[in-house]
Amino acid sequence: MVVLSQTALDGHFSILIKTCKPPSAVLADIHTVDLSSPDAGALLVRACEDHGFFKATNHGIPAELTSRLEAEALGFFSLPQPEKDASGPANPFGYGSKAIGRNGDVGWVEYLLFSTIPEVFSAALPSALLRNRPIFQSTVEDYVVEVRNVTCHVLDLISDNLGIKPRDGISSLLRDEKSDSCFRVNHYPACPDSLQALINGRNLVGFGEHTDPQIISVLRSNNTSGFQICLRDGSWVSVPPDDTSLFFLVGDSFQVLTNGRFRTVKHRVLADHSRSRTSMIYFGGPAINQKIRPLSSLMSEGEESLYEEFTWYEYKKSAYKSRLADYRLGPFEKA
Ligand code: GA4
Repeated sequence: MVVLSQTALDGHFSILIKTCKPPSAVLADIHTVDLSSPDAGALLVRACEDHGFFKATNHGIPAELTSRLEAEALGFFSLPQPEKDASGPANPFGYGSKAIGRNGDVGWVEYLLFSTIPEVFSAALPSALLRNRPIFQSTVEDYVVEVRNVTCHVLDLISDNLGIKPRDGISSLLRDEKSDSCFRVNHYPACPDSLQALINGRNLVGFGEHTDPQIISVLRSNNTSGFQICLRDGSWVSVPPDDTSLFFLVGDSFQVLTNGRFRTVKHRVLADHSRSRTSMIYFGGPAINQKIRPLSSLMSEGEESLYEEFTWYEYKKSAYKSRLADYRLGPFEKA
């Protein structure tokens, strides 16, 4: 890994930029599930077991809503830096630039992080953002309603296929009015030529490798590449972008709910040297006091939980103390 000080390139920021080797492969056999097809449930389960990742088509979110949200987000990200900074620093909600989390992670990215809990949404959003961009706020709310609905539909299809009882056992965690879900809009500016030249043959990391702590994450991006997932054998593969589809990622909590049957997927984003990337991600999580343990209807007779029981509060607290690339389930695994 090469670490460069960016101070010389940009007087506004003094940060360390991480690079990594480009991956060699593109994910050829990406699981693609047409959500309107009768065999969607079986395909979803297989994808969650294989890679912890799949692409969903025919998801039903109006393209017009997604475009409107993307345009609003880009409008925000194109504001002068001091205006954006007035909506930050992200703690964890609000505007952040390059710094990710609280423990020293950095990336070639700027972002907005929102809570989906209505009271937190308004209270945690910096007044600068709310005052000046009310349409942005309502568009985020509209999009979150849509993406939550699709996600719950996907979770119900998975439950049907696995025989989980009740069938809305998992989706109800996301529908709970106290569900501690969040929503993120990431903007990865094109990496300037001068920086690219310095990096020379390696890639600038937009968002470093990590797994998501929640149950399930749903990503939509523009058509700029850079998103990669890590396969079971540890190799990294690029996921071809598709702005009409949604990409679903199994999170740490889903791995626990299924007692390891589904796999949380490690992923990262590399910056593109010529095109900027915009993505929006819904992170579906449970309420803060929810106990996370394997679903009893999924356990075979005599099967033991691989994890100590914990609440989402405990997991989140531990996650927010970790670095991005840490293996966060480790401390909760039974010896
Ligand atoms: C990864 C998934 C979500 O983006 C996020 C991230 C959070 C943050 O950006 O503040 C974390 C990261 C994420 C996992 C470990 C901790 C917390 C940064 C970090 C180093 C909002 C989340 O819930 O966990």
